Amino acid sequence: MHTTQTFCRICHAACPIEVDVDAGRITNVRGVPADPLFEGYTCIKGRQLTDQLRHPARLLGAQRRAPGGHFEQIGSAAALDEIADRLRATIERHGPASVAVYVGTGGYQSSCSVAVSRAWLKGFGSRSFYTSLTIDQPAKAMVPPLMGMWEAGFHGYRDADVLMAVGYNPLVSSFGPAHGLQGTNPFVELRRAKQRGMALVVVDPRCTELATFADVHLQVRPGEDPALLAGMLRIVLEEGWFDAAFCERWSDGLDELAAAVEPFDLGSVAERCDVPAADVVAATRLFAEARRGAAGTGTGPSMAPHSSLTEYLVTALNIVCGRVNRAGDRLGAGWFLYPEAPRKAQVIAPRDPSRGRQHRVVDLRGFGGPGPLAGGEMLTSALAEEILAPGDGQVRAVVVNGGNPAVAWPDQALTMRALRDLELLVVIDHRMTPTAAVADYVLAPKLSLERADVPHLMDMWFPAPYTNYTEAVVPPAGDVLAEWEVFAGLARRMETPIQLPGGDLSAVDDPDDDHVLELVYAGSRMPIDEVRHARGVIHEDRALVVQPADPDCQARFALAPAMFTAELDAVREEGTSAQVLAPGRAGEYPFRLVSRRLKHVLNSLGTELPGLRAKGTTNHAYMHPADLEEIGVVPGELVDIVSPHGSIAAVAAAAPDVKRGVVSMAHSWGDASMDDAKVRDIGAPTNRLVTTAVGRDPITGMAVQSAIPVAVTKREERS
Ligand SMILES: Nc1nc2c(c(=O)[nH]1)N[C@H]1C(S)=C(S)[C@@H](COP(=O)(O)OP(=O)(O)OC[C@H]3O[C@@H](n4cnc5c(=O)[nH]c(N)nc54)[C@H](O)[C@@H]3O)O[C@H]1N2
Ligand SMILES: Nc1nc2c(c(=O)[nH]1)N[C@H]1C(S)=C(S)[C@@H](COP(=O)(O)OP(=O)(O)OC[C@H]3O[C@@H](n4cnc5c(=O)[nH]c(N)nc54)[C@H](O)[C@@H]3O)O[C@H]1N2
Ligand code: SF4
Ligand SMILES: [Mo]
Repeated sequence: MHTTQTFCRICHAACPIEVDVDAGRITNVRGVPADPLFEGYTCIKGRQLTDQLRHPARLLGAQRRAPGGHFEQIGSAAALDEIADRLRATIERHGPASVAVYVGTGGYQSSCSVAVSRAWLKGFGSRSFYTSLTIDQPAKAMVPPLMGMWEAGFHGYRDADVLMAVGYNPLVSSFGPAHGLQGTNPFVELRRAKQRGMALVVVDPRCTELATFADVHLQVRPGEDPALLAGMLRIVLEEGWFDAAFCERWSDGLDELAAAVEPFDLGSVAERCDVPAADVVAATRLFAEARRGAAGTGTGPSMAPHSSLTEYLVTALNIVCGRVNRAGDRLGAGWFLYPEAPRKAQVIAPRDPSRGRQHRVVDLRGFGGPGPLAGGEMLTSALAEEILAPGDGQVRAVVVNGGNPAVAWPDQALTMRALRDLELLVVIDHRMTPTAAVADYVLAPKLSLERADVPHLMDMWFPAPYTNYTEAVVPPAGDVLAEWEVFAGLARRMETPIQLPGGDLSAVDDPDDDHVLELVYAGSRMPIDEVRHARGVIHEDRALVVQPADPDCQARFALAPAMFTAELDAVREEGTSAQVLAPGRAGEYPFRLVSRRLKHVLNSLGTELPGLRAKGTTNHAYMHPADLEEIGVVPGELVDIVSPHGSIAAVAAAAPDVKRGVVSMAHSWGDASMDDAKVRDIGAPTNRLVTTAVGRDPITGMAVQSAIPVAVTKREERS
């Protein structure tokens, strides 16, 4: 037996772990107390890695759908032969754009798979690249460029006097905006920050784990963040609590912004958002009077109506308060894995990032442009329609790289119709998910401890210049392939290139994980070879230090782009965000269903493992006890949840931390059966309540996936 250090890749957070390996098998997983950033922190999911690798239901080889509809085993190489043949035929018949890739959360955890799968598509001329980013928080990528961006970023959390968290909960999700609280030992980090005097403002309809630490918690009515933020901006501008000198030098449109938020007076905002007026003022004062610290959003508001507008208002609040890093400031993250970019204390001029292809089925564009995450992609919320709508450019084949569309994409019924309509569906997943169940081929992937990786997402978000690297620490468990091996194998058979920053992967003989890392991260600020030896350490000496602005920099923030001020006007006229999905009928849907994360699962992943299943087998509908009483439901009973678009069953749970009138429920549970007969064992997918037909965000195309107007009634259980 030996002990070795690696890091967990169940989620993006990349917690360092120490594992005992006995005869090629992991026998134990622990945190690494000596790690300077994580200090031993792990979560319950990471501690199940041993079980995940060895789970009896784990797929250890490829599966092919047989003519009778059932699956049969096939060698991975033979599966790739057949898939390559079928893809070639599809491209011949329908053109290159008919082949799409969807990278989901599972695909994102492997540090080469996003780049390789995108480059694979480009290699035969398809731009049909889709990821879970565009059903997650696309406004973060698409809104700031429209307003202009500060090269050196907003104030980070490490030395903030105030943090304003709008709809995120890193104590459960390990996730926050780039300048928010991250999942690196989040409880301890937060306690330390409070001790040094950081003020915390939380905007969330639930009294979350994070909100219990808040100085002011605004328990907003879901979906009303635009009104609340407009109201806060109005106070800041009226009271003169903004950085006038900064605005004067670096922004245009301050007067137009003031005019746009003028109708959002304190009284009407407090009433609409159902928060005490005094708390709105207190939160605004705390934020505005601090010296350092920024506001940021999470998945809550990004899935609610008007998500781009919300992102715009939060960004405007940061800008008018001058919460940007100035010359001489040190940045948190080291950005070691990406090419060195300028970090000057200046604005990058506003531009339209949606340079991607025009969607056929809706008047929206994908997006592209510079930056590690923005190599160009289309909008996943439109993919089901792109599959179903006939004509030139129709998507006919999809490779799902670690995702679960059947439960994760908006509008489950539409999604299932689309998946079943495909000529070819290939799913790379180690579990027989409801998506895999309708696939033509399921390819079994190597899991995290079986491959080399770098923390490619946290590299941009670590609160300190820290990096990591791991080799594979156990041999692959069967006839399994790393995601990049799938695409490299297909490219070899199709004789197409995979152009990566360091060269063509298809031209490399017999590549391994490390070759691919070298190609994907070529030109990185810290060469991969150096990262290998620099792991698990904070490199203070390599911190990025903000440089002064170019003296002739003319670029300025646009504080009041017309598309946003017009949408804010529309919000005022709506009166309530429930109108977005149920125009004229909002009263029929008295509750609003909001999304949330649960500690023991990662979206649809987790409950197959006994240690996690013990924590719950369904996605409860958490509701305030008084609401349950009012609808005559006892905790544990079943309810029907009906939106203007669809319905699901759920097990009711009493939760005093949930605002009255709100149902808080995790997504991506259940299966594609549509009847929820097994709701107590597998939960139900909230995406059956979601539609892409109305209420889409005008910039990102996001469907309303949170703050969904619903009615809730007791379900009579059949015995
Ligand atoms: N209504 C509603 N809808 C939502 C959300 C919401 O809050 N509400 N959230 C949205 C968000 S933020 C996201 S990110 C999406 C998630 O959408 P998806 O990413 O499509 O869904 P997941 O359930 O995360 O699917 C990940 C799959 O990857 C597999 N997997 C795990 N590890 C590996 C691996 O190493 N390799 C491979 N190949 N596969 C692996 C898992 O078994 C799992 O089936 O859903 C979105 N949809
Ligand atoms: N344990 C665990 N960790 C995860 C995941 C998981 O499934 N489980 N998923 C991963 C993924 S894919 C992602 S994208 C991240 C997401 O990370 P987060 O964004 O932190 O996700 P949540 O914890 O759901 O926090 C969202 C919060 O928004 C609130 N909210 C909902 N609607 C609204 C609204 O209209 N307005 C406001 N102001 N708030 C609202 C909810 O009550 C909730 O507390 O987490 C990642 N980490
Ligand atoms: S937070 Fe994410 S990376 Fe860390 S142990 Fe949990 S699942 Fe693994
Ligand atoms: Mo996500």
